[in-house]
Amino acid sequence: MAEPTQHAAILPGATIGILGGGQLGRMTAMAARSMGYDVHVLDPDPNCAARVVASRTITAPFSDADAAAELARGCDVVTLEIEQIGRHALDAAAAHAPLHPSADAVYIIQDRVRQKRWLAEQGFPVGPFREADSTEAIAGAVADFGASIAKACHGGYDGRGQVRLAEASAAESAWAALGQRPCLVEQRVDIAVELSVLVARRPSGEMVAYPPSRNHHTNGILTWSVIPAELPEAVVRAAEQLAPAIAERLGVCGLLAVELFFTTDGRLLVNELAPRPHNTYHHSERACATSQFEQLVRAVCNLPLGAPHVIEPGAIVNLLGDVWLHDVAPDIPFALGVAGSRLHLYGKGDARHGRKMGHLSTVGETAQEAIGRALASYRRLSPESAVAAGLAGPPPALRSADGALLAELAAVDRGDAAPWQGPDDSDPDREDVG
Ligand code: AIR
Repeated sequence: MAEPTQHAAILPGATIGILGGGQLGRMTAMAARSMGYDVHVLDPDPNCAARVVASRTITAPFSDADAAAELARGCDVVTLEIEQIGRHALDAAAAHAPLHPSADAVYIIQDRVRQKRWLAEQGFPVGPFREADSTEAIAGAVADFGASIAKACHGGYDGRGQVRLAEASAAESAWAALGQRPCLVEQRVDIAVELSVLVARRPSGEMVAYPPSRNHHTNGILTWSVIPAELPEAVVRAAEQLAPAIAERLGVCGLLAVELFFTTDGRLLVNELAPRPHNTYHHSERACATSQFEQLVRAVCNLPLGAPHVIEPGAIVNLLGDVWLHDVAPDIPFALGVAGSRLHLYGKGDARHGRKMGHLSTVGETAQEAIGRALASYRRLSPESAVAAGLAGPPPALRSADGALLAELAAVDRGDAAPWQGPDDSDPDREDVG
């Protein structure tokens, strides 16, 4: 991949184009606006979340090269907030304005098999995987791997386009569930902790890595994240070396989120890459010296990168559409009574199961306090959702994951830690409320 060249800084007053206008584009646009930039977005949905922040919204599919060129013609630089942009559209945008990250880097990432192959070829640590394009190929992989997960190569995020398989006999229904699309079959590894590292890199080559975030998923969708991750120093150091090495090799300018597994046998494996802001760093808006959204603006405009360190431990809990679909409406005033809590809603009109509608964020004196408050605020907002997501109990203990604690962490991340059995008449959130 080409080495970055020196570019002039793109200064406030200029216009930033964003391919994609969902919540990530909206929060990036807000940061850009705060710094004095104008923002244009392109999204297939005329009511996309970023439309209220952008001065121009082009409504077109992500495969529309003419529309991408039209966006770029009106902008000084173009970035993206979703990787599923057609190759021709990426090239068309890049023909009219600098595109960060580059079409080549996004092309590698946007196909799950291509991405995994690239990582393996470059010598980065990944779990066992295989490409499959038939029932037989899936069955063969599962026969070799044991418990596996099949993910459609293209499209699909937030748990969509993924099927878990316990045995080869499930291959036929998995192939049907994936719409008979080519897929990546991965062996399910024994995960102690899921973590991510966000890297920012700008055209000058300057690069910074955020401290790792510790993440918890339910049904393939992020439920909560906390920073700092409270992991052993050796794991933190390894993750903070691995992620920038990948960003450098890919030549990414902008942001690269590296999702990692720390396995129960002590290995650090790369799960997935995302060349854009990432849900697992929404806490950076409050917890870090520079939010991921401001950092993206700085990176693509070739401004000096901001410091990524944690200034105050922080956590987030995602609010999916489910919160609005129960009989009892979410209790926003009660939730915001928890000390250090804030509500972030993305302005999506249509609450659907599994759709990310917003998040709650909290800060605290320690990561443990921050996640405790975030979960307390969530339970207050929607007790039914908290029960459904397995978040009704006490927060997980975020102690160092060395030695004996690995098993405990694994249980928490699988969601089968001992359920909380508190008395019905007490308020488990009392200590968190200030
Ligand atoms: N997104 C992109 N990749 C993964 C995720 N979650 C964000 C982007 C995108 C939005 O999700 O911000 O635009 C789409 O959300 P929805 O709810 O409209 O599908």
